[in-house]
Parts: sequence; structure tokens; C-alpha cells
Amino acid sequence: MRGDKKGVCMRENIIVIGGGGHARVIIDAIGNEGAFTVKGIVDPAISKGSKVAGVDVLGGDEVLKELYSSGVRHAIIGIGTVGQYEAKKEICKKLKSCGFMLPVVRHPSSVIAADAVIGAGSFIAAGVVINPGVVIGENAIINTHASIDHDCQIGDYAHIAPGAILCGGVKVGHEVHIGAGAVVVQNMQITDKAFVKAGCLVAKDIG
Ligand code: JB3
Repeated sequence: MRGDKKGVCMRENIIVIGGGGHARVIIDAIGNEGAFTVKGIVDPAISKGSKVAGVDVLGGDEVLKELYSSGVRHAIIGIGTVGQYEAKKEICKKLKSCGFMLPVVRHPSSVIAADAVIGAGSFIAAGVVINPGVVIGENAIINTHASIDHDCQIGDYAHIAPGAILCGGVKVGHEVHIGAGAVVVQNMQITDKAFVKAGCLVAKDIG
């Protein structure tokens, strides 16, 4: 938020990249969090001028430069789709080259330790708990009700799906998917690009 000349706090605008189910979850979190106003959605597969979750679809990625020129400075990647790492990295590159900043978006019901470090563009969903000493990379998704215990490390673009539990000291690499409800016991290490199925118990290192 920033103050106008009268000292009134104004929300900064943000655009959401992608307009599917994951984007709707992000839009809801942004509305609840109150730091930003969603200016619009950028998605080439949805008709320009239509609305998703009450938000205008502004067009495909060709509108990014124009949006930056119009004064929008923040963007969040709302593509959750498992395995779409290259698309996400490509769009991240485009956003940065236009000048956009990628803030951390968190639902206000998440509980995040004061010393946790969370990388740019990451999304922390409703009901997530992140304990002390945790380090999360850029553009990661910590999805609904996931629990990340003390001293875990999570790489860029990792997706910790709803209800997954990482016990203390777990190391998760870049572009890793931890499926919904999976449990990873303490101090396990999971290498880059690994895929852990929903509901799995991980009691041995992967990779
Ligand atoms: O499991 C849960 C809780 N959520 C899933 C989430 C993590 O992933 C959800 O159930 C879905 O499986 C998936 O959600 P997502 O990513 O919203 O899926 P989908 O409905 O396919 O929407 C992705 C949107 O991103 C599509 O409308 C694409 O057109 C758009 N998209 C893909 N690549 C892109 C690009 N948009 C832009 N602007 N640029 C791209 O490069």
C-alpha cells in the first residue's frame, strides 16, 4: 500500500497471470489480504473482456508492456498446473523484462514464522503453517492447509499441494511436486524435479 497526498492508504494494482482455478484462489487471497487490488487477468485462452471471479480478462501476454506503461507494477503467476514449469519460467522472464515486481501473496489465515524467508512471487494459501527457520524459493506454491515445519527448505517453482506435511528439516528441490496429503518425515531430502504422489509417506530420500 502507499499513501496519497492526504495520507490515505491506497492499494497498489496487481495483475494475475492465468485465469483458471488456481488464479481464482489467488484472487480470493488477494481480496482477503488487502494489500493489492486485482487490476485484471492476463490469459490468452480466455476471451478478452470476459470476467473471471469478477475480474476483467485483459488479453494475452501481448498486453503486458501496455499494462506496465499504464502504471501497473506488480504481477503474480496464477498458473498452478502441475508440470508447467517451462511455461511459468518463460512468463516470469517476460514479466521481469517488462519491469514487473512479483510480490509474495499470502492468505491472511496463513501463519508464517517471523524469521521465515519467502521468495518473490510465491503464493501462501489459506490455512498454511510455516514454522521458524523455513526458506522458500521464488514462485513456489504452498497450497491450502499445507504444514511446513521448522528449518525446511523449498526450491523455486515447487508446489506443496493441499494438506501436505513437511516435518522438520526437510529439503525440497526446485520444481518439485509434493502431492496432496503427502507426509515427508523429518530431514528427508527430495531432489529437483521430483514428483511425490498424493497421499505418499516419504521416509527415504528421493534422488
Ligand atoms: O489442486 C489444486 C488445489 N489446484 C490445481 C492447481 C495447482 O493447478 C487445480 O485444480 C488445477 O489442476 C491447476 O490449476 P490452474 O493452473 O488454474 O489450471 P488451469 O485451469 O489449466 O488454468 C491455467 C490457466 O493458465 C489457463 O487458462 C491457461 O490458458 C493459462 N496459461 C497457461 N500458460 C497462461 C500461460 N496464461 C498466460 N497469461 N501465459 C501463459 O504462458
